[in-house]
Amino acid sequence: MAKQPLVGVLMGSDSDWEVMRVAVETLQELDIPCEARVSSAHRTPARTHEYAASAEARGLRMLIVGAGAAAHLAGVVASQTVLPVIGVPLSATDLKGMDALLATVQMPGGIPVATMAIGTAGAKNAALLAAQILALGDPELSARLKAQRRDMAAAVERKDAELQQKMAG
Ligand code: RP5
Repeated sequence: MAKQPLVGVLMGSDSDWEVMRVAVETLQELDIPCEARVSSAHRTPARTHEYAASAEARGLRMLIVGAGAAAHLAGVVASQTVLPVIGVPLSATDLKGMDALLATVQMPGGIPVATMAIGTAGAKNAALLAAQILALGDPELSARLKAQRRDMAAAVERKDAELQQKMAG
């Protein structure tokens, strides 16, 4: 039986999946059960409200929300729940994500959205931030995050050693 999802990954369009799948993959690598859904703040407002308003009762602990253009999705979701909402601005127009960044980050006081970088790095960091928050109550997850950091540092040292060999050769 599939495990109860702890993180909901929501995106405004299926065209966002190519970037938002990085958030899902990062959660899966850390063994954090998640679900991924498409719902739009503007095209399906009632469905979006329903998803956000029911998230806590369905057992979700955190929401990661990606959208491009006039990206109101993360803010609308945050307005309907007290679960932490992490926003990922996406590049979907000629403004290359600056529109989504400003729409996502400039929330009025009272309804927070933790806003990540535009695009793939933002999707990855959204998953890692969600993991770090969940790890506050999960020592095994905390250990997995620490191991991942050690691996990342080792990879940088390996790349530096390879570069030194090329420079010497
Ligand atoms: C936003 O509009 C979506 O999040 C997407 O990034 C953008 C374009 O959507 P599509 O026209 O590709 O469906 O609401």
